[in-house]
Amino acid sequence: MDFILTEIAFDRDNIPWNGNRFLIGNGYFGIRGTLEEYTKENMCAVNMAGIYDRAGDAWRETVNAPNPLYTYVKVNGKKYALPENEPVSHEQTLDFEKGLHSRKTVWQTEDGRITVKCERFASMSRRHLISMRYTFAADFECDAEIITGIDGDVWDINGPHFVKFNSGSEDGVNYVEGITGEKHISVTARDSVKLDFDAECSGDVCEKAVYRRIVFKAEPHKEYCIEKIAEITTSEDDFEPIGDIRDITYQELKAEHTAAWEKIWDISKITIDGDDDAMYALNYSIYHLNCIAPREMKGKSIAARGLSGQVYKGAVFWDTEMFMIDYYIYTEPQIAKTLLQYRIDTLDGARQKAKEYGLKGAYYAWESQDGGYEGCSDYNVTDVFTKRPMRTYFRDKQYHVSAAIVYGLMKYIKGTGDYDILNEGAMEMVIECAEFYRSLLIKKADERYYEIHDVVGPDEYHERVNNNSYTNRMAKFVFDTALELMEKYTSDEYNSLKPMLQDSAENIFIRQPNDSGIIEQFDGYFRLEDVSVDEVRSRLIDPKEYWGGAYGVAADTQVIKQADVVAMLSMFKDDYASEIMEKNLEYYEPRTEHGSSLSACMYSLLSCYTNNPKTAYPMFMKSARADLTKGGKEWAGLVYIGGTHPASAGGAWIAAVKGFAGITEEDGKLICKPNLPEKWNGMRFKLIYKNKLYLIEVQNNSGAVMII
Ligand code: IFM
Repeated sequence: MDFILTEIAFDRDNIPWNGNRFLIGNGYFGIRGTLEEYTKENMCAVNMAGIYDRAGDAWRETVNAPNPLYTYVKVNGKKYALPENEPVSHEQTLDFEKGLHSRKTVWQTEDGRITVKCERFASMSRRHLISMRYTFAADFECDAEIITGIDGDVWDINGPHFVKFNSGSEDGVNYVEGITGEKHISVTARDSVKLDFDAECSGDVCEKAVYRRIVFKAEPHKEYCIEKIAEITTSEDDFEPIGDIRDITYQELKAEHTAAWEKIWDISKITIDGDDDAMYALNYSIYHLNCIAPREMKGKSIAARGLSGQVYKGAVFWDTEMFMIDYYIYTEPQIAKTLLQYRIDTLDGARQKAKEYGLKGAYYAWESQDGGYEGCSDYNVTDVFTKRPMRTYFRDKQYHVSAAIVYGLMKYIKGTGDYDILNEGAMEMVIECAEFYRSLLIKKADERYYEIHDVVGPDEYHERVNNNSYTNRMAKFVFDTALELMEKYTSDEYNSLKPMLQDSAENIFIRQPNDSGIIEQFDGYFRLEDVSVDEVRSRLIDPKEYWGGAYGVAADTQVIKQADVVAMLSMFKDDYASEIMEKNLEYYEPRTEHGSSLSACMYSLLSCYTNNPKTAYPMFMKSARADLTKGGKEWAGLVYIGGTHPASAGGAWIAAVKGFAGITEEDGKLICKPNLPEKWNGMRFKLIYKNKLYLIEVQNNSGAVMII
């Protein structure tokens, strides 16, 4: 089947959404699926991975590079561009097998029709490069101009980030360098352009931009093509650009780029027999995971909105270790290691945060930026009514983030057998996380158990609760893991910590199912008003209103934002009987808003674990289609939260591979115990497990795992 996404006809309301779903990227940067003539007004961005800046007192966020794709046409002196000029026809396409973005737009002018076509890609073979082939044709003779340049006046949410620009032209290469205000990081875009026709070329150098003006007489029905090779570099780069942009052609670079994607797909692609929609959506999710993978980069991670822009401050959340890392562990383990290296490298930031709260060990940032320092503010939502920032407790109380990192590390070690990582800083990280959870434990005078109080669990709508079942269980996992690793892989250096870790692991309060088999999400949850999600929604006065926080519509009800107990059950499925998992799914699903894109995949996975692929399927599709479906949740109060949803993409992969295909590990071997949805006749995909490549073939609900 073709992995092509197309929108036919122009709809200006889709500009923000198209920016996300037509994204191209190569891990070093992401280029939003905007059109070449767009500027910051249309959320145009070349979003740089891991380059942060803070402008004044505003939120620190990732930086968008000067845009080297900026191009438009003029015919007989008049500019034709979207969204201003209504087209006769328009088509935007993403070939997500090859990582190629293209558009074709036809306008009616006073004298006849003109057509603009453009194909572009973020080079997967030379990660500093972007390439574009832009074609103009008219069905009448005209004076034509193509204006193409580098636009440094970029879209920012909390900018401006460039406080100084250097723009110019040297030996046929134009450039715009932006210097950030906080750390004086240089981000430079250069371009080189080749024409296949005679034209008069001139240039303009402005403060924040450089333009080339290509003027020619266009004959009817003849195509005029310009090819641009652009390069982005920063002063923070881990790796050098390959070659001189003047020496390579579009076709050469495209051939390299598509070959690189072919290699990626060889290991990434999942074939589903009998359900083209699911296969399309799942591989589209995998495409996005590949666009944002930090290949060649040292100790970099992935932001919650990938490389689709500055939403959530370009920060790294628990999303990476809980939802995305599985895909990389089994397809390109080196990337998974890079993600973990980021956490190892940022241990100091986590230590500092723990200290700030009077705690010990490593409390990883809820919104982690460079150095692991916390990007989350105390006021992370803006109230729609008063327009005032609302005090939220994501930053202070989402204790589960440190455990997610340990959980991600253990998934990595299990999947790769790479225990060496423990000697490369990971052991220290685990110990520090264990010390952090230990420092959270509280014991009431007459009780035996340790409790954790004043917590925000994965369901963010209920703040400052006690004994969130998910958080307590994850804390126990950290204690158990630290003990296990100490026992097996270290000498005596941590011996003094063993008694306290044992005590913590044995005595932390782990809530058991009640008489009806349900695990209460936190102390007192069952006493909250038991109403439906629709009823809670109907209480909103403003559609953008925040559901959580002190006065949110969900706060005093049992309606939750996202998988919480259900997430815990899918993490620790072997601890619970299938009947308990089913009962909890049945209880919590109608009470879950799925207001986070991290939610549906957990329900899907747990439904697979309880042999219920029919229930799992719609939740899987919701995850896999998160970026293909219009109208995802775009606001938290007045804060814009739109963008791509890589955790949802990763969650869809987990549901497909671990859920439907039932891939699991038993006695150090990969096992396949499938649970396919009715219409799936089979699945086929490759996985890397402990350095060996496997082919998995599932047919008629039985699976074969073969080394290849
Ligand atoms: O990490 C998530 C969180 O669980 C819910 N809100 C969005 C965050 C980033 O995806």
